[in-house]
Amino acid sequence: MSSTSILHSQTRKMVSQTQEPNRRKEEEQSSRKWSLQDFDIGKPLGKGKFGRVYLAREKKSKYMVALKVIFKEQIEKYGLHNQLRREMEIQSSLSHPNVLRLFGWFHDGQRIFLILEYAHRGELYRELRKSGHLSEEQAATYFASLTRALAYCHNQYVIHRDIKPENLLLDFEGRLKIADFGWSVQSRSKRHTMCGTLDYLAPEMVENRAHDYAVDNWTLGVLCYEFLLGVPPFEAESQTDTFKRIMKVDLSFPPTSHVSAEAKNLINLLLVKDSTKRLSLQKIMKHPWIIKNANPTGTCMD
Ligand code: N15
Repeated sequence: MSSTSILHSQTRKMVSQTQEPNRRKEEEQSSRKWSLQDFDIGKPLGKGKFGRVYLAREKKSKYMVALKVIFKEQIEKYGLHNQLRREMEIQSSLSHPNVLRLFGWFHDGQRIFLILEYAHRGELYRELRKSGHLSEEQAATYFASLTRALAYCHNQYVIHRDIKPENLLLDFEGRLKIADFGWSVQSRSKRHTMCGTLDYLAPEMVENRAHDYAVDNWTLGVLCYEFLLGVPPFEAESQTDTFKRIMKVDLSFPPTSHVSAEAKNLINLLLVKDSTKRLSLQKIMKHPWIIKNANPTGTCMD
């Protein structure tokens, strides 16, 4: 396959589409496509196997974005052409305040550029490491945002977003954004070495059984625990031990931790082995812990 066939650049989203019939349609359209000339490039935000992410500013609007650069050679080497295309189509069709936007894309001879939403406050993971754990208000606010984002995704038939703390970003108001780094980019503060971690995976996933949207509900339980205690619930020395702990649902709250009874209750309703018995996203939003603690604006400051 040729590298130029990988994809056609998407036409600009921020410019209004003119309806007027145009004789020079071809030229008109090509003049609306994004190119590297449209951006000032700033500091690197992260790097991974297939490329890097840079802070960038669209020259005309001065709008800040995260520009992700992917090398076509790498995509072709690993046969990821179709997967990338699919993921780009999915991601650009999603529009929710808690899902990081993919505004558009373009390419040149060697590279594909993804124009992504810039999250000013960076990774939630960093905030979590900095303070050890989050307050019940912060945790409930992020958790409610995450639940709403997942409900939206499930409604669009998108399941299994790779939700881990390092895939969660914060905008300037502390609003949570799910950013699916997927297979292509690792964030800066890497959590575990390569291969990925089992920590966030539901029993049916680690066992390689059929799974559906309920895997995300399990992951919500894992994240809720980690937000409040600073470590994921099934953490262990080895992958094998984590695997065993997940399969047994070996869940405990250290006596030294100060977690409210309501939070524990919610976690217990999500970390359920039988995927059909996990609390639904709709019921999560009505849980007393959320009602009492989550900030309805979805923003977090401190
Ligand atoms: C396969 C493809 C179509 C999926 C498209 N989605 C992604 O590529 C997901 N992705 C998002 N990959 C990288 C990013 C990404 C977006 C990484 C970092 C940031 C980002 N937006 N904002 C940041 C960001 N802001 C920061 C602030 C301080 C420190 C680091 C920061 N990184």
